[in-house]
Amino acid sequence: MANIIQQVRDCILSFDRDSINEKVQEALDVGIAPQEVLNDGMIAAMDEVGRLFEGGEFFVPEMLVAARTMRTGLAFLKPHLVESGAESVGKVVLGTVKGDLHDIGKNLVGMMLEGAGFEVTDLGVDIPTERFVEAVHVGDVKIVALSALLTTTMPSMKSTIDALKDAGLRGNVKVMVGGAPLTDAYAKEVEADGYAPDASRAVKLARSLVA
Ligand code: B1M
Repeated sequence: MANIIQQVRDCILSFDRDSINEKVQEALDVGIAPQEVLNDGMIAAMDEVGRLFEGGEFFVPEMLVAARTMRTGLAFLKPHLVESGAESVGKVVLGTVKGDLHDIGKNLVGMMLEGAGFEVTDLGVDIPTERFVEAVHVGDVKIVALSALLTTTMPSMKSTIDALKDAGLRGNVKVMVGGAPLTDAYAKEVEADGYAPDASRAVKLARSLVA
């Protein structure tokens, strides 16, 4: 079992987009839970990619192709990961904040929220504050969900929350934040309504915010 998880990890680390789906399927076939394939196989591989980048062994192109391989595997794993048939529980506007191009974690959060019955509008990456404000203006949005992966783009979360305040919309929506460099303390500092460290806890948080 550990061996097949290792093979999923190796596909990402060796940028093997042709084999990743097959390895994910093999892992599922031997009874490994989809969440385990995700956490111990795919996310663990991306953490290793980050370490190799920090150590000067990988550069941006390697991070990019590893990310593409992860996305291929994630799309394949999606139907196994998400719950289905849940009733609509509210609209969420999701995006990676301005200056930040990382989207794998955000996509995962969006996927899990949809699976839990939220109606998700994914604005994408590098989203300026005014796009979030516009999207909330469109109506009936319950949650604005902000993702950031860089310490340098975390302040864009505060700018987005301030822009919602300036537009008189802050009282109408809950704001949740997440991403690897974030902490609960930072979420409080920028006056978000909540922070989640991973996609499954993002679902729990979103549910509690609309309860
Ligand atoms: Co970048 N990058 N990157 N990168 N990259 C990191 C984030 C880094 C930690 C790598 C490292 O040095 N170890 C580092 C940031 C350092 C810092 O700020 N402290 C870094 C850097 C420096 C950079 C560049 C500046 C590199 C350069 O150009 N010199 C550059 C910046 C570009 C930009 O954004 N302006 C850059 C570029 C890139 C690529 C484009 C090549 C690529 C992204 C491709 C893509 O996303 N389409 C990339 C990648 C792949 C990474 C790493 C290796 C992997 C990220 C990832 O996808 N992880 C990353 C190292 C790492 O994180 N270990 C790194 C898997 C994903 C499932 O996890 O996104 O954390 P994550 O999401 C999690 C949680 O964080 C949480 O749930 C998810 C699932 O559990 N979560 C939320 C995320 N959003 C949430 C929102 C929520 C709730 C939970 O509520 C709303």
